[in-house]
Amino acid sequence: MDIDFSLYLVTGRELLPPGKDFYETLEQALQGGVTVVQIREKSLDTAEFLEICQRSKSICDRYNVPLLVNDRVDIALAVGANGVHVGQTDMPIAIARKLLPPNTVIGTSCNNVEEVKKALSDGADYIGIGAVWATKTKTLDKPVIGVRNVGAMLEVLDGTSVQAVAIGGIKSKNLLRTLYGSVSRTNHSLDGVAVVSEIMTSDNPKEAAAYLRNILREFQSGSSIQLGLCTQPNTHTSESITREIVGLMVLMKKISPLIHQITNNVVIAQSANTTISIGASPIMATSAQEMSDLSHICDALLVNIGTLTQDAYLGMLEAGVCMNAKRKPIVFDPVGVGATAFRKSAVDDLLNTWQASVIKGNAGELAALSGITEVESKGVDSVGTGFKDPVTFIRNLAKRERCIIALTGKTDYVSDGKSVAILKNGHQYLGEITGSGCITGSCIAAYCALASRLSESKPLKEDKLVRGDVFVGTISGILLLNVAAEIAAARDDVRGPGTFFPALLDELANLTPQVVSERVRVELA
Ligand code: 3NM
Ligand code: MG
Repeated sequence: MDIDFSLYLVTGRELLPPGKDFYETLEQALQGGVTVVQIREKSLDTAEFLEICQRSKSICDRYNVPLLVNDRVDIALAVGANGVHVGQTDMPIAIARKLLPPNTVIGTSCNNVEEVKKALSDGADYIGIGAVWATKTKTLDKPVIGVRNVGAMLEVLDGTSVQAVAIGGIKSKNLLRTLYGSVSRTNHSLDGVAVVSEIMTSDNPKEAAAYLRNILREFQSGSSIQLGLCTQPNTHTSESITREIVGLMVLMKKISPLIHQITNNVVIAQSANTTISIGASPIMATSAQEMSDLSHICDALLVNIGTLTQDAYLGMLEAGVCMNAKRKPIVFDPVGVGATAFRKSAVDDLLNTWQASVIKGNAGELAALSGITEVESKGVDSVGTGFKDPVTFIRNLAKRERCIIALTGKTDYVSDGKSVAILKNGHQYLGEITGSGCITGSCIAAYCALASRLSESKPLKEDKLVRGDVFVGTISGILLLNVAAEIAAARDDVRGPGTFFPALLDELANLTPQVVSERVRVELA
């Protein structure tokens, strides 16, 4: 039988609020839009488990929703369940298959790629991928997978009809991030999510389920673009990009977006000044307690992990979740991620917790992020010439991280997973001052902020001129800084890196669309 796995309720009676009846919760969850139910009982006698399944089956039948039984093939048979879910240590799928009537759906749990391969060869109809997030509902004996590792498991299912749901710690507040991040490089996404506590602990299970269903619909409709990759077909050319940059420059003056920046203490003042010069407004705040308020008023967030502290890390976690909830862009700069184990694990946790819209880094940082050893780093700087094939590298990384990737260096590369823009403006002085990479992040965030403004429900009339997605926003931020650097470096009063930086701020503030369209050097690969 065909099951709609979109919203899969796995029951847990022990989680019910005091006084709340199990069958009432089940029925309300069905009214809220649960599409399939699994009865899961870990410590009941057979007679009681059987009775719960019988009564649950008749309720599910009234809503035309299939019922699956955890583990117990005999009980599934007895109540005429639509299927069973067998864990890695339960009855083997092949034997369950022999015992159950044809068309019975059989699912199993998988924690890694090897288990998915085994589930496929054993003939599972669907798999539960878990635990994707940490959970208190079940004692886990295997590692938490993390959203960014689900895609590799889904890819194993390419070309098969085996369905997949994610399970473990899935809540309304991380659901969109879970769905958006759990997509393979081949574009294989989840068929649904399985939820226990978010529904079972609710006083209003109907509302809890309906809320989750709405987020599932939002994802399916592909309307959450500035969360990361633009889902619309990509029709950029060098000329159209130059036109859009100029259009965005005009908008920047009108809108002056507010850019929240959590950055390192080497470059705070530099970044705030750069943000003002480019026409936006900075706010530099790091306390977790103020992140929710800031997400209401800010148009984009920059997270830069140079000089990372535990407090700033907590602020970053919270800020990103709040900005994802508001569907506003996040630019992430994993400064020196290869340098220490603390930074590496912080970056993993941050990227598993929220969806970045843009990740920018130098060759060493992006190499460390992707786990390859082709590029050498020293401290926070990369050394040597970088990647042999930067175009292919960043296209693949954009697909894997599901966001825009910007690789900065003498030549800058920006990819949305399809196109790669190659940007050739700039000046060597940028490499001779501290923080030029960090202020590039500020410029990218300012221009990506326009993308979120443009896709609000009441678009400005300029919306017709510029689509302003985060791909073009990223290119704009990088190019404008680099063009201003060229002009500043050529000034008579600039004699070295010391006089260069103030001149750079001047020229950023003085840039005109005319000069920019003459100087911009962008190619597409
Ligand atoms: N199976 P909640 S995690 C039943 O990893 C179950 O296979 C898991 O509960 C697995 O939605 C889990 O409350 C519990 O986090 C999920
Ligand atoms: Mg089991």
